[in-house]
Amino acid sequence: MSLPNPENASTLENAMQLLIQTFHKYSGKEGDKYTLSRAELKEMLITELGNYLGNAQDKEAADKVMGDLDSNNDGEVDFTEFIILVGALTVACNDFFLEYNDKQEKKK
Ligand SMILES: [Ca+2]
Ligand SMILES: [Ca+2]
Repeated sequence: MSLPNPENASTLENAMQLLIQTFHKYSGKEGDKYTLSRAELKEMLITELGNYLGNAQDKEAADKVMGDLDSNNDGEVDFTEFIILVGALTVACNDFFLEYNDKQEKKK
């Protein structure tokens, strides 16, 4: 497997690379370079997902997300755990999108 040249990468390939880059942008700040500590996770949630997780600012919300995501209970969020969050949020967004489309259709 080789990473495609960004200039001819497809939209989905670009999206995947952005997910990887975004994760590493936060995971490299402290401690283990390849996992998100609680502080790194919180910063990522606020900066990158503020619009979706409106209340991520409060500490309990970040703790709850950490608890939900950290499936191997090592106190850190690794890339696999991160991608599960993004996947679940994307599914939720798609549901919203479908519902919105349905409503638009009915208006016609
Ligand atoms: Ca880290
Ligand atoms: Ca973990």
